[in-house]
Amino acid sequence: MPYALAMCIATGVAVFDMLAQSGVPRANTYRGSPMPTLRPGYLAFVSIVLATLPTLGMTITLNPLPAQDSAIQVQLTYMGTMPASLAGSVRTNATSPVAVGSHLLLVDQTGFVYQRDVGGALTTVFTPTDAPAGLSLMGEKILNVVSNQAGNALYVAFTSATTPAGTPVSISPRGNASAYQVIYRYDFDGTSVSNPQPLRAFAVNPTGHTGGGMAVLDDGSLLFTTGDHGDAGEDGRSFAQDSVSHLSKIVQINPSTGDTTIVAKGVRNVQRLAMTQHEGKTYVDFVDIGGNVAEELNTVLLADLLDPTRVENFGWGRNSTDNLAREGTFYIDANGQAVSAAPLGEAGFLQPLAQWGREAQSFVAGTGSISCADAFRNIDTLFGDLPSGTVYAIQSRNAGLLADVRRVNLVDATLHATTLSALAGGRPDPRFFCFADGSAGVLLERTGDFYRLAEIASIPEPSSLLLCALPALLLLIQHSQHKRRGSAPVPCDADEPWSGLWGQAR
Ligand SMILES: [Ca+2]
Ligand SMILES: [Ca+2]
Repeated sequence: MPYALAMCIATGVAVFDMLAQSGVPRANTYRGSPMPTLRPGYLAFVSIVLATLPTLGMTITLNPLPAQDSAIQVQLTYMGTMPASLAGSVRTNATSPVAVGSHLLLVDQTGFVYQRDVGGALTTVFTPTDAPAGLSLMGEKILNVVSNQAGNALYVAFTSATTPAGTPVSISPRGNASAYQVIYRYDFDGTSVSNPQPLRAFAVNPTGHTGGGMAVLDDGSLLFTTGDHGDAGEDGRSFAQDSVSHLSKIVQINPSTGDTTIVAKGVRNVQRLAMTQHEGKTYVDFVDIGGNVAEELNTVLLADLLDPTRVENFGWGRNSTDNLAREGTFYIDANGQAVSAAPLGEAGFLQPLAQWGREAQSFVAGTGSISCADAFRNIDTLFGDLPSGTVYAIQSRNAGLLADVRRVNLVDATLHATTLSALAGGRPDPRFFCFADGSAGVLLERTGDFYRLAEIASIPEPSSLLLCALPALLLLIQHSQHKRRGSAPVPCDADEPWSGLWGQAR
């Protein structure tokens, strides 16, 4: 917003200058006393300082540029509430719902999956007692669920203390694993699952960053994101950048053999993958939750991800070549603190499509993203923040450029301004998703309430309009005073451009 305001002021300056140069008289006295006369040079100087502030902020503080206010307006319409599984003020430990066919699957990580049909009726698909033999569910019992394109198979990531016999297991080199993420494939008839097939198990530290993003490809293989198994105040260590371990990777799992292929490395804690379409191409989008510096919105062409000649590197963890770890477009030390800025477009790494920082918040954790087929007009991708419920958007995607992160204004069904924390009555933990009809949605963990999101007409920006008009208004007032009092104008002194600032009466 400061940049936009500065541009408005600069525009006003230009108009002011043009009028001054074309001979419009300007008064410099008021009631017979010297009056300060606003000079274009002074205003231009202020404009330049304002316009430069964001850049200065990034250089000096090693933080992402602040998110910007915007005129983007999204309306929430209440659609339903998932059953509660938790006692107390927080009703669920939900992750993002999943559209399957014309239905929606509501996923509670305490171990429940519900199917909601288009009429709103709920059917219980899975409870913890339905766990396959050989599993001892614990922690986030169901980490995530995803379906294939046909909607007749579900892939479920469980957290378990045990693995079923005969299942291939990826062992963690980090030494802190005490559980397994076990991936199953189920047949799904729309309301119930059957024929559980264990595909692969990954040793995991269930109290660290556990990732859990999933997407099914057309060939039935599964993309799965693993976390770094660490906690805050770290740099991801070397495991995130190695080409062997499953930590901090996107792996592709063969559904027949359970074999895994590392297709990307250097992700920190990606909880959701979104397959999106832009200009006829398929992308994999995801938010990577940051440590101390930058939340990331990332994207990669699916074709690039699956091209085996290059393993995409998203930067997290200590790279063996230069010993540097990357968060957003910054290098960080072993304690997770930013130490310097990386060059934009750094060779060998995929930098974020967009990034945002802490600003006034002490705790930030990105959530999303969604780019639903039939939801938005001026929004390219929507995402947000778990603890505060702030909703963000980018409006375009340009490879190699950091997109501006804009704050989205929310209104309720009666067009009154609202926030996700107000709707939830506390920390909302929004989980974004796309409905089966291509519209956008968000579910709040605290209440289990979920809403449809629809972009509506942008709100006017009166403050910007006022500031744009301010220089012209000043000019009119001065001109009016001059005409009323008959005082002679002081011409702008090109040789001494600052002399007119405190112009003298003649
Ligand atoms: Ca690749
Ligand atoms: Ca990154």
